[in-house]
Amino acid sequence: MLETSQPSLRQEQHPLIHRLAERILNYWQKYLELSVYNLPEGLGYVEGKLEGERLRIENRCYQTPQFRKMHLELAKVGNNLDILHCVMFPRSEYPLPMFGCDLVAGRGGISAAIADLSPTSPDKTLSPGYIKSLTNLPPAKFSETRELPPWADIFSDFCLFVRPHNLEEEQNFLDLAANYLRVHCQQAIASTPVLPSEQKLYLAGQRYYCTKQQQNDKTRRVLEKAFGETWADNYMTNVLFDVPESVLAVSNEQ
Ligand code: BLA
Repeated sequence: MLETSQPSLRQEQHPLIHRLAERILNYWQKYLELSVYNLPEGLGYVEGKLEGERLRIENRCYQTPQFRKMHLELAKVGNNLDILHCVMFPRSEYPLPMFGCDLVAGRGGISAAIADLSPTSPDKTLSPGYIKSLTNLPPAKFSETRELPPWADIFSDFCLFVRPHNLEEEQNFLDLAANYLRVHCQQAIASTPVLPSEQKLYLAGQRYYCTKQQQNDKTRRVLEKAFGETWADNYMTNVLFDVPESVLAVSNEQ
């Protein structure tokens, strides 16, 4: 039995972050066959303080037959900023998009809530199965949708990027993000492997996704302030957005 319910940082975080983290772990356990994924030494739980406030990071990582790495990260900067970050990296055998989610809560509430299933295929589109399931989800209303920054050409037409203004909008985001995750798990377990020649193309799609995410200066600045430039760069390239170099180097043995 995998331990997914131990007490953690999420109990100290913004309620929406806490609830979404619980939902993600719950769906992972419900739909997928989880086993542990070993993060680089010393990076499961990290604390930093350079200038300004204490940053605490707690990582959960799993793998499954379809996913090389499923990463849920919770972070807390002093008492001001709570962050949930989640990415699911498919194994290159499976022609699957990337599930990505980021929730950022400051003193004034949630400032950024983003969830997407981002294509990794050469033509950068989602498969008909995904499009059908996502189109059929109940629509949700948000009073403020946010504009994506220039690096963010990796996201799909279904990308949700909002600032929720009340509990109802927070609930709508939670429901929609959870539905994206449910659709993804269901599609993933029904998917079949592609040939090695095609795997290379999907891996290139993942690499492109990661190079773009690494350009998010807002994430980088938070990490740099607490841990310094070198640590932040290593963390962004090797923990948050790492990609195996080749189709062969994709297993994470214990
Ligand atoms: C925005 N990400 C942000 C912001 C902060 C972080 C502080 C600004 C919030 C705002 O504009 O209101 C910080 N996010 C972090 C940190 C971590 C993190 C420190 O994950 C990790 C330790 N980011 C992701 C993923 C997605 C993502 C998986 O990690 C999307 C699937 C998106 N975050 C994302 C986007 C923005 C953002 C698009 C807005 C960037 C902008 O407006 O320039």
